[in-house]
Amino acid sequence: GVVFTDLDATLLDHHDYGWAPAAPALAALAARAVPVCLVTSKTRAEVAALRRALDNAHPFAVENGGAVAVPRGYFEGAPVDADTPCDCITLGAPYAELRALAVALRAERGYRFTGFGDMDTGEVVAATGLDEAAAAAARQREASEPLLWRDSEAALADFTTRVAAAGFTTRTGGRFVHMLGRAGKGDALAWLRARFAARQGPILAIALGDSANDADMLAAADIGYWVARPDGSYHAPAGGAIRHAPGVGPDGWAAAIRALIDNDELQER
Ligand code: 2M8
Ligand code: MG
Ligand code: MG
Repeated sequence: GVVFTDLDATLLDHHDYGWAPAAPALAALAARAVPVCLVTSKTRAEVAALRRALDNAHPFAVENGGAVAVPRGYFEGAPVDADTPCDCITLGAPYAELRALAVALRAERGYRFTGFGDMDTGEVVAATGLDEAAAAAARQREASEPLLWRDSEAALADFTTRVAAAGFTTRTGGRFVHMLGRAGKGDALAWLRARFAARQGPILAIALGDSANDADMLAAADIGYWVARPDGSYHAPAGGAIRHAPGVGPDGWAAAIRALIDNDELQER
């Protein structure tokens, strides 16, 4: 199997961004040589730091599927570590185009939102609870613009329609509405799945997430898990190949991986 996982409020705690409850499960996957691919709203700069901290040397996707990255030589069997330079492939749209559209629509329609492009590092710290270094890395957007939406749901629906008409899309994460190109986390999973399959044959894709922006990734996987959100609720019902992990964020993540291992669902592929 290959694990594709969201970070914020899934592998990482929603409030303090820690993953201590999931550490034993991560170690169990590493011991079984099961790759863990991070598929996140975060930027390349944020993920670089996290991969080092997690000692993760696997391919990953950033900015909600806006880009995928593969450590050089990974699929050719070269030895890699978390610092191996990555080849980065854009699946979505460049930041400058997204930001220009956000600004133009706001001027034209009067929507009330604050984008990352409107915030300095201190304001990103205040909006996210990230520390300064992480917030600075989060500001290095390449393929998505997160917006703190301060307007009505009706205004958001209107905005979403106009963004789609311009050839882009929106996804809702834990705190922000993200503008991005026409590629989501599900597309990133499919892209990475094809690369793994070319190397080793069909894989069992397991995906874990907590929010609306994870829905297409869970749908694209063979087994999907919703972890519980901070208030204990789930984004969507279980059903078909999609399950509920018993626990919030990294606790649910660990329980899901434990169950997969205990039920022998993670063998081979
Ligand atoms: C943003 O993403 C999360 C993901 O769910 C959100 O919408 O709440 C991104 O801007 C990311 O770069 C940042 O690290 C994160 C911090 O909470 O927020
Ligand atoms: Mg999340
Ligand atoms: Mg995320």
